[in-house]
Amino acid sequence: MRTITGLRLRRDRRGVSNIIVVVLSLVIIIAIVSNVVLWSYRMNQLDWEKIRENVKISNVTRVSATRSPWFVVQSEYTVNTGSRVSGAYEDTQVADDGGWETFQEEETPPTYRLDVNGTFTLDLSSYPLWSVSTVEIQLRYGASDAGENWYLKAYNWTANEFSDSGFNSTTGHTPTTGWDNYAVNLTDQWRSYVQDDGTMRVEVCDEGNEAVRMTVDIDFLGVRIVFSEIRFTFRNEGALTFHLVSLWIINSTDHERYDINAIVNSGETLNYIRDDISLPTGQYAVKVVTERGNIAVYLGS
Ligand SMILES: [Ca+2]
Ligand SMILES: [Ca+2]
Repeated sequence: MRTITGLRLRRDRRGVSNIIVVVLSLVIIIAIVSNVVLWSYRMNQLDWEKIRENVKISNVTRVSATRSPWFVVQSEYTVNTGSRVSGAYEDTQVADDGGWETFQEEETPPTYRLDVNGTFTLDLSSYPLWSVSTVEIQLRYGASDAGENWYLKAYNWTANEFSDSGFNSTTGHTPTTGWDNYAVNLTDQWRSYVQDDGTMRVEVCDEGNEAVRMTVDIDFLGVRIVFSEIRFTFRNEGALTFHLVSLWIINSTDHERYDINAIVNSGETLNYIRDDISLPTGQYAVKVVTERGNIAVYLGS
């Protein structure tokens, strides 16, 4: 009797542990299956979103009308011919501020002459050389006589002389004897006039054909960079908002990647401007990638 009871108890215990094993196995299987189903649902959701995204680069252009602030002299002018009468270089740092520096012509065997030059430093850490389209020089001055023209020149570091060769204007400016503005730009020849560290030397000089001693007030003399920006036009032709995260500029020799952060809503066009991206000359491709992994490509030249 005792043996039979013992056998039944042992059989019951084995039955209970079998049930526990089965239940636990079921729990584990359900957990795995539900995770797989959820994961696959999420993947399908991402795929579905990725398929519905429609990214286009409709245009890429250089915008070249952007200008840096003025860079002005930080030390006294060198008077090559002539003399300083009054004022100081600080008076030429701001236009129309009631302060100017006055120079006077010096008598020479050909006539009365004046040429003064100052040193300017372009901030190339903010405006790297590759972004420079050209350089502008602006003078605000007053001359005591209108009998001869006044010229702006810059030091040409390869020719080792002050020159205006390649400037957009080389005919000088005829003074009115009031305050006059005279500006020149260095066209695509600017590179000969700018050292790798951004140093420029700018000269103001007379024409030299008048036998009258002139006095010249310089109210302002400054140099600034005209730099190029690149405008990318992105178009969203899909039903979902997309987020652009990377941009590549590719040509036969370079493959440059940039981080970007541009969000374009469904049906919208975005003009996205960057001044730290340069476009190579010749054929190139622009490629953008969305956060979901879609790609758009634009071919330009
Ligand atoms: Ca003169
Ligand atoms: Ca001034």
